[in-house]
Amino acid sequence: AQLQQLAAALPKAELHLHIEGSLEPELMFQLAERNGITLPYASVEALRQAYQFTNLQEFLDLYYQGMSVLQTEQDFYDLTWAYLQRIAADGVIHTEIFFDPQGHLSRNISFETQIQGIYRALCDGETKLGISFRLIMSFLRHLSEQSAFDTLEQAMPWLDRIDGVGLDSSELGHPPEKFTRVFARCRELGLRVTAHAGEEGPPEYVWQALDLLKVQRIDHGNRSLEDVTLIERLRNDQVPLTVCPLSNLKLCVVTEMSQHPILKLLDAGLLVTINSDDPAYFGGYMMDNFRVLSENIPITAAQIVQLMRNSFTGSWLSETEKQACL
Ligand code: ES4
Ligand code: ZN
Repeated sequence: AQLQQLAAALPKAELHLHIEGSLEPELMFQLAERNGITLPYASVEALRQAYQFTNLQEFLDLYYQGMSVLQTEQDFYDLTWAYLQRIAADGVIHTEIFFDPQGHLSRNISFETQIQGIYRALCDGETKLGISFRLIMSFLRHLSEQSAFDTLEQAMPWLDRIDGVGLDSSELGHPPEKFTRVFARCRELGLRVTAHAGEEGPPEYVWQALDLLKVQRIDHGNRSLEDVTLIERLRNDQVPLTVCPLSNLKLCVVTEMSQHPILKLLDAGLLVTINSDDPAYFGGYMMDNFRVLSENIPITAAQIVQLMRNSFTGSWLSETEKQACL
């Protein structure tokens, strides 16, 4: 309880959050009604009941189905604003959120509709809630390299609002090397780069993300622990790993929270952070992640403080902005 008070009181940054994964069932039903869409669930309760996954793909199937209620700019605004209000209560003062443009372009929702709604809410979050932000466009790795290039083309008019790119969706069978050329182009354009790797995929995918995509962060990265040479690399370069405990539990990346590798990663000297990933689907936001961790693993106050510091160190804030938070 003391550790939770400490965790709640410290300022925190969230670095791994899919905004479409913050769509709570209640809002999903409201937006469905507003847009004349019928969901294949009788109620909010029935939908929540369906959130039981044995792997990443089972989750992704519901995640893509869920986001289909997002149709108008106002829908994207309402989604993002609800997330920001929720994290304000958790003491999150900076957030770097992903959005998945291809998940909406494929439904004929324009890039403009998506980014205008999300960005307007982020700006309101900054002025009304004091939450600073970065916006990351994520490519869906189960789609082709060409589709990623097409998406980048659509993003060109909006690059002043986009800080970086990510890589998400079905990991196995879609190694980072598939996106080497599009990530090179993004880096040329001055975008920052990160990628999901080592969630379900092997350490080799983390190596590829580092050496081929030249990422500045690794999202998840849990399976890096299977490769001592990789751990050495991650420690030497202090590559941030954005770890998501409740996500790992819900997607069976770990069997029980008591088995979560967060302390191993910290003890190995890695720059790990705690994040909520898809809070509406995985059982909670930033503080829920800290609560469940501290209830199930012997984490210390010093380690909690370290994790909070890491969240700013690993962020894409400027050095000056970081100094103010550290
Ligand atoms: C995701 Cl947890 C996770 N992994 C990969 N892709 C994703 N998209 C949204 N959540
Ligand atoms: Zn993720």
